[in-house]
Amino acid sequence: MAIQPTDVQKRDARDLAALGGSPLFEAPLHVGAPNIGSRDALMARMNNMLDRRWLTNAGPFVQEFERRLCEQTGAKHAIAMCNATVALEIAIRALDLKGEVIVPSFTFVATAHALQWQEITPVFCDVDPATHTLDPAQIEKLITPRTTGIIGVHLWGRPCDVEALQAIADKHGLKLLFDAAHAFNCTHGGVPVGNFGSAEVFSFHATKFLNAFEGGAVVTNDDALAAKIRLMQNFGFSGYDNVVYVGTNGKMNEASAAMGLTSLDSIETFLATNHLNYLTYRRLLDGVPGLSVAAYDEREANNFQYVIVEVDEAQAGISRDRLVQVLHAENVLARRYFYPGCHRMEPYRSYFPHAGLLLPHTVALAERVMALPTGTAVDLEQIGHICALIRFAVAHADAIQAALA
Ligand code: T4K
Repeated sequence: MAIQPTDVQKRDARDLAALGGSPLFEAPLHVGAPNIGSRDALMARMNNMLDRRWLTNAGPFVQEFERRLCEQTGAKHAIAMCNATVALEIAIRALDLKGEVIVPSFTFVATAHALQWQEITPVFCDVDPATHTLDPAQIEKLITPRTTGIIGVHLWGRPCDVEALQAIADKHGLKLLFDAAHAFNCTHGGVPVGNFGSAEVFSFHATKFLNAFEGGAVVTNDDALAAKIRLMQNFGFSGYDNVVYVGTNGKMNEASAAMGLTSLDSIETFLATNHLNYLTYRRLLDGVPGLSVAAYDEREANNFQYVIVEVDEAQAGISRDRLVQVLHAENVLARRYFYPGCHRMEPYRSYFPHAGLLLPHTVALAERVMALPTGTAVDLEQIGHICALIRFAVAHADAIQAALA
């Protein structure tokens, strides 16, 4: 479908809602509005669940969901959980991580919190400005005698430099875990995410490509690790009355699994929509001075769940924050993911007040990046309007800056 930048019905900067005009959209357009599959299939599964009165604790839907995750990723084991944060905490514990673990600061704060929650120190490493993922060249200088592991984050579904991270982990006897919250249905070197490091953790939160309302999973090819994680997410129970580990309650419930299965049935539709949205954004924002849409490697599978734009203030004449302000006033709720970086959030900001000195790319990206609305809740016409609005804002950058300064 040939979408052109549409008329935003704004003639000069004063027509922008941030400067007193009317908003372009009546209702907010969110980043992260859920992808929803067949309602009928979901309701049928819900009725099924109620009829059999099996609501949680390794029910049939959870078991089916885990089987389908294994099929989808080609990995041997998938342990479905209540969310990715708890799944990360359990994977970290099952891997015996202690002391210090190297992680990016440019990630959702759950990656760092999953460590700090168990009194393991997250040591923040800078990212490669081209890929937004851990820069392997920066890791070795952060390794100390207390370091036990590395957690890479496949940010925006773009896999880390897995081979380089594995080589460093092997050389120093460290465990390698991946936060794959964004990376369901993505590949690296043609291999599905879910097969790298000791284990990988997916999120099935409402805002994710594949959602289960709330949910997560640890996926691994390591039999012993899988068995340990399965025990740990169910209080350590190995059969009735027999507790063999300290455990917690990380279980996924049947309603979430029903939603997860229903979402899985529709991933081709979600993917086609996301891909077309992404390509449309790229095309319609092409050539806007100072703006670049983060690229995906088209040779690999991706889920295109995030449309990420970097704003170079010097070239665009408008800062990312000012542009986000203008967009919000128009009801386009662009997000500053992942501002300001974990190292500038508590408790890390207090623990490591000078961490930013070692994180120049993280600091720069946190000031430049914004995520735009996509997914099945946004249509191409709306994307046309959003792009036209962004073009208009950049073209009127001086007037906006003068009015809002
Ligand atoms: N690692 C990484 C790299 C992650 O990105 C995440 C989560 C995790 C680990 C942990 O996974 P989980 O434990 O959550 O499974 C949201 C999500 O809550 C979070 O899951 C996600 N990353 C993060 C990137 O985004 P917020 O603080 O931005 O949430 P919130 O409430 O502002 O929602 C985001 C947008 O989505 C809003 O504009 C509204 C819209 N929305 C949200 C929900 C829940 C809807 O339209 N409908 C909805 O039902 O964190």
